[in-house]
This record gives sequence, structure tokens and C-alpha cells, in this order.
Amino acid sequence: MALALGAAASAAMAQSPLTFKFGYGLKEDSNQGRAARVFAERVSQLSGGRLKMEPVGAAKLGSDDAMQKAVSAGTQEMMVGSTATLVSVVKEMALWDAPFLFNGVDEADFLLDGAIGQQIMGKLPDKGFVGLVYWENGFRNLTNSKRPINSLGDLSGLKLRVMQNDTFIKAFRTLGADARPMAFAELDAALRSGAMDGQENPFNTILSSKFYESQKYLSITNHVYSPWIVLASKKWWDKLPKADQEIIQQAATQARDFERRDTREEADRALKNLVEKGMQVNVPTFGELSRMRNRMDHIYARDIGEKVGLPLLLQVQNELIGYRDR
Ligand code: TF8
Repeated sequence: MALALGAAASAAMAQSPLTFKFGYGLKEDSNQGRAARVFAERVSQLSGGRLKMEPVGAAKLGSDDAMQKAVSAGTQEMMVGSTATLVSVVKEMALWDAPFLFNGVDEADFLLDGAIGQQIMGKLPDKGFVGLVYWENGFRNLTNSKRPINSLGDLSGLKLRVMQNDTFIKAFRTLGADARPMAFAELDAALRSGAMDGQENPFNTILSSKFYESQKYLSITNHVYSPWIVLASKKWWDKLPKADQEIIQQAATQARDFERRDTREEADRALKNLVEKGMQVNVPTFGELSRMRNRMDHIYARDIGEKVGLPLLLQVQNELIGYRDR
């Protein structure tokens, strides 16, 4: 028996490595790119070189929504991208679009890595995906080329690119902006040409995507925490031996821990860098941020409540209260 296993193992080793692609949308020189490389290294180490993951960045395999289609169809093996573009496939993902839900990244980790994060990931296999882990995109802030956003009125009429996601469109229209959905892959050109006045993303992305070259104003709103999600094609995944699935899952978890640490370290530095690059930074007053928050009430009631379902939304509130009281 031992002999037979040994022979099988060496036969497997002699095989050429199993290669597969891992697509992502930001530049290679970004937090997404760094973590993708760590993920690939871990896959290689843990499999003794038998599994070879090729990270392909800068939306070279397509924008998040295009990659999603390819992954669910089985023509692309893996990707990392925004949960926001996945809402059209799994409506419960809208939970992660809830404005002002988390007070800090620790609360996000707690929900994403806990039962609720798992429950929402559990909806993916029916749609052709396997969800492995959530990475941090981060708290989102506003940039634009027109004026500092100090008050609600300042958003009025601003051509603001938002993700291809219903909640973001409705939320920013409720705040008075002319919110328009667009794939991230097209955003830089739209900001440079003036087709869009502004956008919203974490400091890390504003820096790595060089948005400071077209955007003068950065307004710190932290209006929502965005996760990224690491996805595998279910068609492809189901054909992998269990041991290989475990290796990829383990590598994904290790890369997640690296990614969150790296992203958080970079976020503080990124804000300083953006100031050095000449961006004018402001923070709306507490009163104005509260007005924005209050306007979001009906986004919770009508939009997120409908998509996520009130029982799950209540469970989220309960878990967060429990976490805050601990
Ligand atoms: C966005 C997101 C991006 C992601 C990325 C390309 O604004 O925040 O970070 O979609 O995967 O689109």
C-alpha cells in the first residue's frame, strides 16, 4: 500500500504543473497586485510546485464584471474583485454596500470572517462560483476635479463614477450627485477626459491608480467599507482533487492575512503621499456627515433591506452590537 501511494505521488510529481489564471483589476503595483503575488507564491510552496497560479493584473483579463462572467462560465479559473459587482448575481452581497455599517476594519473582519460572511458566500455555488476568502479593499473616500465636498450641497450635479451596483447608484443620487455606473477599467480615462468629475475609492487605490493626476480634491467621508472577494470557477474547482482545493484555500487565507496587513499599513502612508502629490484634502463636518448618513436611511429600508432581507440585516445589527459591547 505504502509502495503504491509512493508510486502515485511520484507519478503526480513527474506530471507537468497544473497552471491556472488568477485575474484582478488594479495595477500590478497595488495592494491587490502584491497580494496576488503572495497568493501565487503560497500556492506554489504548499503544493511543492505542482500547482502554478498565474496572477494577471490590470484588468488584462477584463473588468470585474467581465471576469465574473468568465469565471462562472468556467473559461477563467480564478479572480479577485469587488463584491459590489457580484450583487447582480447574489443579491445578499448588497450587505457589503451598506453605507456607514462598520466603525473600523476590526468590525469588518469580524463579520466577513464569521458566520454571516460565510452564509453570504454560501449563495455563490448555485451561481457557478466558489468563494474562498474576503480581502480588504477598504473604506471609500471621494475625489473629484471640481470642488471640496464639505456639505451635501457640494455633491449636487457632480458627475460621479460609481461601481456597477444598484445601491451605489441610488445612494449617490439620493445625495444629489449625478452618479453613473462604469467599470473600474474605464475609469482612469474617463477622469482624464473629464467625462467624469469624480469617483470614490480607498486611499490605496487613489494612489496606485494615480487618480491624483486628474483629481484635485479628496474628501474624507469613509462612507462605506468595501471588501474584495476571491472567487474560483465552480466548474473548474469541482474537478480538482480535494487535496488541491485545500492547498488553494489555505494559500488564499494566508494571502488574505498578508493583504489586510499590507493594505492597512499602506492606507496611512497613502494619505500622506496624496497630500505630497498635491491633492487638497478636507473632512466634512460632523454635522454634514450626519446629514449624509440620515439620507441613507431609506437606502437601508428600501434597497439593502429588500436585497439582503430583514432577518439577515437584523442579525448583522445584533452581531455588531454584541461585538461593540464585548
Ligand atoms: C471599484 C473597486 C475596485 C475593484 C477592483 C478593480 O471602484 O473599488 O477596487 O473593482 O477589483 O471598482
